[in-house]
Amino acid sequence: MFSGKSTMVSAVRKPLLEQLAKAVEDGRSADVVSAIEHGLDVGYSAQELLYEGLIRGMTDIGIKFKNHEVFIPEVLIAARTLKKGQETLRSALIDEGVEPIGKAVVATVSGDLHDIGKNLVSMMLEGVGFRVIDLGVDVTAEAIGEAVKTHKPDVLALSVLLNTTLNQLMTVISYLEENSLRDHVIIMVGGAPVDEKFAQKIGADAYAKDAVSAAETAKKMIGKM
Ligand code: B1M
Repeated sequence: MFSGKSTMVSAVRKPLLEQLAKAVEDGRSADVVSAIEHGLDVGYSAQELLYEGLIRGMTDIGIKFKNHEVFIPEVLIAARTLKKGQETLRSALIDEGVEPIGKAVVATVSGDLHDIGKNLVSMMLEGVGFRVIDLGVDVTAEAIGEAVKTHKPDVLALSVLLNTTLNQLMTVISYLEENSLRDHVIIMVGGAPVDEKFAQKIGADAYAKDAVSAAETAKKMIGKM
């Protein structure tokens, strides 16, 4: 689909980026890989392939998800496709010195094994340009504190699915406060039993209803939107 060497002609620039974005949205990994390879071949920068191709495709599917035009499986497939594209672009991105827009540590709190929503949040954060350190599920306040100390993330994204583990959000925030780790990180919380009011009550900086809003909110909170 994207094969064939050509000289860079401005008329083909936009269509290739559009095709790349659409291939992410549709979850067509092979087309994403060939569009990137062809794009690099004919002189696109890794940065424009990333932001105007891959991330745009992920943003577009995020908008459709919000409008209930697509559902979680489509978002997951697009996110996997985006990952494949990022892998293909990795060495070109390193060569160009393209920096992520920020760093995010993501975790499901202690006692909670649910990770489907949390994984979506991780993928969407990556999709808008964050470097994500995903600590997994059942993560203690101490382990989260250690990760905040080590990675110094801009955003800490905490997911919770059980009523019985809801209070772990408070435990984490208290732990970070007690260990002087709270001040320089934006804490975002979410998951089925959480709402805006609860997030405010426990002193979180932000609440997001779903993974798409989580990525948008994180971007906004670090001043990149
Ligand atoms: Co669990 N489970 N489960 N479960 N489970 C629920 C959550 C439950 C509502 C089912 C029910 O009773 N109707 C109920 C919780 C009740 C409550 O406390 N309110 C429940 C229970 C009780 C349990 C066990 C206790 C059951 C038992 O063993 N007796 C047990 C607990 C284990 C543990 O965690 N310690 C348990 C176990 C499991 C499985 C392991 C079998 C499995 C998890 C598999 C996995 O995650 N790898 C599981 C599942 C699959 C579910 C349901 C069916 C689906 C959850 C899911 O993945 N949804 C769930 C019922 C339901 O929701 N219909 C249920 C899809 C996912 C995309 O949505 O995670 O909500 P969700 O994420 C959303 C938003 O919440 C948001 O974005 C996502 C959408 O974009 N979001 C964030 C999530 N995190 C966010 C963070 C953010 C922002 C947004 O910012 C940081």
